[in-house]
Amino acid sequence: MEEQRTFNPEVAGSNPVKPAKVDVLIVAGSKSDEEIVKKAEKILMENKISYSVEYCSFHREPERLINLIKNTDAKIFIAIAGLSAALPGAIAAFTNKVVIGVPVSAKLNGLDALLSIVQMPKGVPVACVGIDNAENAAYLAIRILSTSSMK
Ligand code: AIR
Repeated sequence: MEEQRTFNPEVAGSNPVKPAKVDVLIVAGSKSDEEIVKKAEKILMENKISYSVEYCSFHREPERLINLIKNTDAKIFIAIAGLSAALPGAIAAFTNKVVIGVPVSAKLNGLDALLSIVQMPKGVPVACVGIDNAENAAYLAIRILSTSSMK
């Protein structure tokens, strides 16, 4: 599943051209999560935060996910997944960067995904927002990014 979308406010018409740098990488486990992805995109775009979107399942394409993690210069990951949502935890296993997980209500009203994301073992933290609440993932990413310009 190869899909990549990018927004960089510094580069006019930057979608879908891949910019040299983005602040946030949104990864979703499936194209079926697109509706939730768009919620995060809207907030990032409104706040002029550069980002890319990738659709990649850790369960289905583990090696491609690892390559994405290793090759991005994004500072923060927003990882969106439903069901047995290993994606945010898997990303946190391969990077020390901030990972924000968004549980998707694919089955069980999203409780399966919520617990998969929130119950990370000590030492491998994932920040978890509410079920389907990708807006809050974007707002949290913006707050974290703003700490680097604080005095
Ligand atoms: N998913 C995909 N690979 C592993 C998991 N947990 C999730 C997706 C999506 C749900 O499974 O993030 O929310 C259903 O995916 P699909 O591709 O079957 O529609």
